[in-house]
Amino acid sequence: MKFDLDSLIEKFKQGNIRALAKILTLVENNYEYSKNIFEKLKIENTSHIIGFTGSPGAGKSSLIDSLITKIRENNLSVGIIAIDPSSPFTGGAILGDRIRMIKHSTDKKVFIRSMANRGQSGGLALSTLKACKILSAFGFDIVIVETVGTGQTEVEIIKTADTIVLVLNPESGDDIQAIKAGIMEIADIFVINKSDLPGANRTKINIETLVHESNKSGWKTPVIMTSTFKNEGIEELFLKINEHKNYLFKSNEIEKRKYIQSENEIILLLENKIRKYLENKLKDEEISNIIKDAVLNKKTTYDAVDEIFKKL
Ligand SMILES: Nc1nc2c(ncn2[C@@H]2O[C@H](COP(=O)(O)OP(=O)(O)OP(=O)(O)O)[C@@H](O)[C@H]2O)c(=O)[nH]1
Ligand SMILES: [Mg+2]
Repeated sequence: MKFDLDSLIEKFKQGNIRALAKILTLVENNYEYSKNIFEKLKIENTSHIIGFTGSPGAGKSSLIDSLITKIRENNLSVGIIAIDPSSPFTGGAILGDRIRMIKHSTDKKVFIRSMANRGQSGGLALSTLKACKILSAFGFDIVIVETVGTGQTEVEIIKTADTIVLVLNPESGDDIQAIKAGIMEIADIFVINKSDLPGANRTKINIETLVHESNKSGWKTPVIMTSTFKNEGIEELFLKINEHKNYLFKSNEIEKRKYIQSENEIILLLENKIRKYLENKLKDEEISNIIKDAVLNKKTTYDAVDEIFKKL
């Protein structure tokens, strides 16, 4: 691929959406370009980064969609990164979802990027982080990351956000499990979406009890009920998100989060570099002999690892 990176970056700085899309692809797929681009762009990290997580089908995309409308009413711009091939933002199979998205598709202050769960150099978490930084550099007031929140990777991804919204549904036992599995501690705002369904009040009380028990200091984690169908609770969600942002700055918590984010990025980049180094190193004869011994059960893989580690 031959092209002029400098002129691409110039276009990006002028607010050209195509240049933005192209740069996102470059940083996602290519380490060298990535390095170059980040050197040339002045990344100030001024966007408010909001992570949306929750079980599949909890209504994250629908909720984000409603929130986009609120964000635009307030004259703010927003970039969205949706991680999940099944997400409506990917222009998936469901016609209804497509129609939902179309209302923002001509708005230049709304940019949606979907990211498949595969094919990134350095893994999904790193790609997401880089995409966040690029959207921030482009100048979006708000950057939203949507991810299905069940596994460890998702928790890692969501750590890239300043404000974390956990989307639950009425009476979903799975969600309570997920909360116990560790998302509880990192959620800043709980949303019980689909409040038009039965059991919403009871779920709210249950979650509030859990929140109360967790006893986080400083920020009082709110539990909000929303229905994207009835367009209820969206304003409250928007307000709470802003309130949390204000809290972050007033309490200096923002500095802690930015530190965690940078640390996380550095670890991911290091992992990436070390892995490449290892892949090369393992081709050395001396080391491949150790691997062969493990294959022949002359030593365990653990012993092989210790031996290789010493040699490195
Ligand atoms: N009853 C009810 N259904 C809703 C509401 N919001 C969304 N849904 C429905 O829930 C389903 C899933 O919505 P999505 O917005 O795609 O959920 P998601 O969490 O983004 O799903 P994944 O990205 O696949 O994990 C869709 O059929 C929506 O129409 C709501 O407020 N009430
Ligand atoms: Mg979705």
